[in-house]
Amino acid sequence: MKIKFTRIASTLGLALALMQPAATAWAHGDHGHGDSHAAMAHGGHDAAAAAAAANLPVSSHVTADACWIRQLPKPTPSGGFLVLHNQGGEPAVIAAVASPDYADVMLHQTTEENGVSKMSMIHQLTIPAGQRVELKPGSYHLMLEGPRDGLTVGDEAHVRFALGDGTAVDAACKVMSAKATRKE
Ligand SMILES: [Cu+2]
Repeated sequence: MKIKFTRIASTLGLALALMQPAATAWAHGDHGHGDSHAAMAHGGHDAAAAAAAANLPVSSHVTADACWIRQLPKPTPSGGFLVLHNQGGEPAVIAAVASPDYADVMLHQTTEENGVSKMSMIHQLTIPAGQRVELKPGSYHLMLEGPRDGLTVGDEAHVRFALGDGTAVDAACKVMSAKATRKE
């Protein structure tokens, strides 16, 4: 399994996670021809972060559900949507996101200004204590680039979020067509 972990925030928890020994199965550095250049353009990739992703314990109070991905033909990035729930008593911070099924995953936000819609990269996303945050079209979303060969509509893709407290949240996402507007 190949995975690359995009570090989008430096938090103490993630920094500590990075100090864990590398797990070879998740180590990055070989993600197929063509990707590495594109990946560098985004910056912030870190082989140590990739290795750390495998070692993070699963969060006891943050969960993800209703995940789906609107799969667009390469090289157009695909949008990913889901709901994150924080049942804990403290805010939960999404510090990084990665997938074994995509070369690159980013957290984006779509905003509208004077009728013009634009996307920007989000460096961290906080889920308040006891609340949920929905990633949906026109709002927060995942931007997934470089799907693995053979990933097609109807498949399940996996996404892992790293939290600032050094734990992880996994989401199973249904891969849907370019025409999809919601999970079916
Ligand atoms: Cu986007």
